[in-house]
Amino acid sequence: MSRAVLSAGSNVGDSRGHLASVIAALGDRLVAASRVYTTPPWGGVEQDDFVNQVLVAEGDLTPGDWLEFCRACERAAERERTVRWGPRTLDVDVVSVEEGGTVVVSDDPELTLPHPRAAVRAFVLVPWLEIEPDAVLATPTGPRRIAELLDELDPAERAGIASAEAS
Ligand code: PH2
Ligand code: MG
Ligand code: MG
Repeated sequence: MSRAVLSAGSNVGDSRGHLASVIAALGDRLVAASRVYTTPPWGGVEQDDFVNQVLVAEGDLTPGDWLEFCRACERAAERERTVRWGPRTLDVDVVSVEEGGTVVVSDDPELTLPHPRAAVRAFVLVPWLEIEPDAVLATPTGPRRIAELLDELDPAERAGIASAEAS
């Protein structure tokens, strides 16, 4: 049994529907889902705003299985890989995996764990904090509470990140 934190994002097509498709695919493996957030594009590519959501899931899956699950969701949404950090129907990233209560650390370029940029992405940290306020992320300098990581980010990184539920 493992526990995975997944980050889903979309800014092309039926973006909310694409996020919902990940929850549907998880089925009873879903443990918690954040609200959906609208977020300005991160990474320097000019494009539409994203919707982002963080999911916690549990299942009898290896880290590689979680990656394959994410890729299957992206394929189902007809994701095209063109511009790095560019527009996409659906991106599902494995942020962190715990097996038997131990955080998996991997430098495999196919699946680096924890996700190497999670600590600097408010569009991951804000929704994750909502569903796991005490969450800890293993970073190269040691385990860090995500609440602290978020506090340390440039306020500009957090600007524009808002729950989309009310709109
Ligand atoms: N995903 C990216 C690049 N930039 N920006 C936001 N706001 N949300 C994303 O999910 C996102 C991004 C590539 O994975
Ligand atoms: Mg991504
Ligand atoms: Mg990805």
